[in-house]
Amino acid sequence: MLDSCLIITAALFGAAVIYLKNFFTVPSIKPKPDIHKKDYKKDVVYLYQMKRLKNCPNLSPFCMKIEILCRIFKIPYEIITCTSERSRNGLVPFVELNGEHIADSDLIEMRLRSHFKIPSLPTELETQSVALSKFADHHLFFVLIRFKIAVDEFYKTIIEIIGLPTFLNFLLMPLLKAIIGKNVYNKCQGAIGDFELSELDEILHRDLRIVENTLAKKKFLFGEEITAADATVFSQLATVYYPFRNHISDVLEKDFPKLLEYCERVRHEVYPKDFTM
Ligand SMILES: N[C@@H](CCC(=O)N[C@@H](CS)C(=O)NCC(=O)O)C(=O)O
Repeated sequence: MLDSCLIITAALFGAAVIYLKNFFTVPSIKPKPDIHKKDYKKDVVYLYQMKRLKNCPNLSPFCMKIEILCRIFKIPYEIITCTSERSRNGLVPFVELNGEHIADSDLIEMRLRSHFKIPSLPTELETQSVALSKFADHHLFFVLIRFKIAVDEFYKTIIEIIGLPTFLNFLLMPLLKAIIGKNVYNKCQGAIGDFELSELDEILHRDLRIVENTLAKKKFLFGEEITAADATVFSQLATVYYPFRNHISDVLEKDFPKLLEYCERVRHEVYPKDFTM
C-alpha cells in the first residue's frame, strides 16, 4: 500500500515537473537537420517538395512557387519528391543549396534572389510586389484552403499523394478529415479568424478583386514580363483551380474570368508542355 502511494506521488511529481518545465520554456526554432544531398552540385537548387499531381504540378502553393521561381529566373534546380523528409519547421518546401538547408518559401525566395543576383523591380513596384505576395501567402492562402478542405476530393488527392490504397478510402477519408481537416481549420482560425462559408465567400471575393485590380489590363501582375509576384499569386490560384473542382472553380469561372485567363497565360509561359502529365 505504502509502495503504491510512493509510486503514484513520484509519478505525479514527475508529471508536474515536466509540465512546469514546458510551461516556462521559451519557444525557439529547431536546429537545422543534416542535408540529404551529400554529393550536391555547386549552385544547383535541390527542391524538396510534395509528389506531383497528374493535372497540376503540385497541391502545395508554396512548393509550386519555388519551382516557378527557378523556372522564370533560369536557376538550375532538381526536384526531390519528399516522403517523410520535412524542413526544420516540419513543412515542405525546403531547399538545399551548396550544402545549406533553407526552410520556408519566403526565406528560400530571398536567398535565391540574392545568391543568383536576380534584379528587383524599381523600388515602388518591388514594394507593391512584396506586399501583394505576402497578402497572397498569408491571407488569400487561408481563405482558399478553407474551401479546399470542404470537398472530399482534397482528401482523395492527399491519399493519392501519400500512396495509400484507395480501396481503404471509406476508412481513410474520415480519418484524414479528423486529422488534416481539423488541423488546417485551426490554423486558418488562428491566421485570419473564424467565419461561416458565406462570410468567407465575401472575403474571397474581396481578395480576388485585389488581385484582379492589380492585374488590370496588364499581361502579368507587374507588366509585360513575368515576375516573382506572379509565381506566388498564380501558385495560390492554380493549386485550388486545377487539381479538382470546388467552390473556387465556380467563383473564378462566374465572377473572375479575367483571372482565369491570367492563370492560363502564366501556365503556358512557365509550363509550356509539362503542366499536366
Ligand atoms: N510558410 C511556409 C508554409 C509551408 C506549408 O504550409 N506547407 C504545407 C503544405 S502547403 C506543409 O508542409 N504541410 C505539412 C505536411 O505536408 O506535412 C512556406 O512558405 O514555406
